[in-house]
Amino acid sequence: MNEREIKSISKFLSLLLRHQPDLIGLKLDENGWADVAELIQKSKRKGKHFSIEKLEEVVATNDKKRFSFNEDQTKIRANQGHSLKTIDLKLEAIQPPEYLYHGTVPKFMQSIREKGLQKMSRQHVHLSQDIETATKVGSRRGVPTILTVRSGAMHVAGYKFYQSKNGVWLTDHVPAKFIDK
Ligand code: HQG
Repeated sequence: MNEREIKSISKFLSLLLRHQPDLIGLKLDENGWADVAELIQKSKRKGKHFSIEKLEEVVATNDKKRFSFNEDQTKIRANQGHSLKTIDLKLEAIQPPEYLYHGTVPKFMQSIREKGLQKMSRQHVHLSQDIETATKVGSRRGVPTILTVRSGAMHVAGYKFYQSKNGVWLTDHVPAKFIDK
């Protein structure tokens, strides 16, 4: 498959598995899993044709490891990034590193200084392990501003942190007092 085709399928999967399974009448279970055969069949009805082999290639080559299969490859889900409120990925709270990073853009800064980092439309605030990754995340919206989150101090204060299967750090809210610019 060429890169364009892979990206197009990946974007379609993100839309279905994180945000709008209803678009094709797909069912996700409470942990976010969709049946692979059902996904392929219902996508086809909407004019999106891909085989199980193509799906495997998309999952394996995805730049951010956005999707996972279950053990016998009958189910697939997105590793993070959901806006669907009903999906519970059953992530376990773990100890974060001393600092995590968040890439944003200047126009959001006044609001972030007042309210801290909020999850906005997603289930969690997304944080990066390193500045390079945060820079990529921020660059999606313009010239990035990189914030340092004192995650170690937040952990001590009782805030919970989770790490998705593809390495993204997640938390519910970062109060402004734990953010260093
Ligand atoms: C901002 C992509 C105003 C926040 C990326 C961000 C990531 C506030 C935007 C993943 C705010 C939300 C997540 C506040 C936060 N006032 N703005 N109080 N608090 N914001 O897309 O972190 O390709 O939901 O700074 O690579 O940008 O989808 O979050 O700019 O890993 O796999 O509100 O999405 O991954 O935007 O990105 P998002 P994000 P995928």
